[in-house]
Amino acid sequence: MAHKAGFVNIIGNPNVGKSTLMNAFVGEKLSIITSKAQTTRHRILGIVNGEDFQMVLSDTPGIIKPAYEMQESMMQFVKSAFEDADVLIYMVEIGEKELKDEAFFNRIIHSEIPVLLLLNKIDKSNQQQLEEQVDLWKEKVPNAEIFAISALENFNVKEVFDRIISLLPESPPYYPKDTLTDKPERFFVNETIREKILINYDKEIPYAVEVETEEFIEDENIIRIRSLIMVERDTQKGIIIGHKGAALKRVGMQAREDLEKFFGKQIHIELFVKVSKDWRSNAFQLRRLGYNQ
Ligand code: GDP
Ligand code: K
Ligand code: MG
Repeated sequence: MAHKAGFVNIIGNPNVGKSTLMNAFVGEKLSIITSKAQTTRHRILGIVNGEDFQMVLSDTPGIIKPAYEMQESMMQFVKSAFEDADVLIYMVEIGEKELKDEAFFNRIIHSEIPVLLLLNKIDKSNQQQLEEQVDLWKEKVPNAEIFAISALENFNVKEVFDRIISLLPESPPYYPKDTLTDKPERFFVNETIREKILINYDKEIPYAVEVETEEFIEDENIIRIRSLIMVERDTQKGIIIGHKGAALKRVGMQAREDLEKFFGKQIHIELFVKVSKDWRSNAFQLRRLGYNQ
């Protein structure tokens, strides 16, 4: 059989379950998953390799209206989802009716690329609600094939996976077949630390924070990591560090645990907190951190 390869872009509102699905496909914890919106700021590629296929998945940030410069740059990632895809996955969750961005929605319903509409979280619905929702989405997106799934409970995920494979064009692989992702290791370190910050602090804090890993030195048995947590104000710095450094220490310990699992090596991690005023609207900073690529 000829080799198939292609790009699959997962799009949809925040928190519908895009990252959960991608992780179920990839079988590795590549993108972070939390119950808070905007966890995924970057476009993340995950690559699933089979003997005769290569599926390159991207998980885009949720669709949001740009409110400040960083969000505008995030929307560029979403828009580019239309430009290089072989299959579009449009994910909605049970009970969802409106798409937040009308222009974006119009592009989906007029897409020449095959669209799979995944109605996710059906573990939270009953039969009647499910039937109503399927009818509703059939009408809204007539060009889509609809699958009712639970990404979390792995229900119908295999069916979607097989359908995607059947839609991929014949092509040699785009990346070496042992590649899991095209993002550097530092990216995962940053995202893991940011996930722990999301879990450990009240919600104003995580959105004022950016993480940059300055050092990632891999030896045979240990990886030494040094990361910078940037905040906007001194008060935030104090909160991140906590009484006698306890809060920051907890973030470091939790991040280390995940990173040891991910890299399969012992991890030594040092975290520093730095005040960098208005990092969110500073174009130079944004470029350096990779938002304006
Ligand atoms: P994203 O923002 O679209 O990437 O959404 P995430 O994958 O981060 O998921 C957001 C939240 O929804 C997390 O708490 C997930 O555990 C939860 N979730 C994802 N898929 C399902 C599902 O099939 N059923 C249920 N009940 N929860 C789900
Ligand atoms: K999320
Ligand atoms: Mg996500």
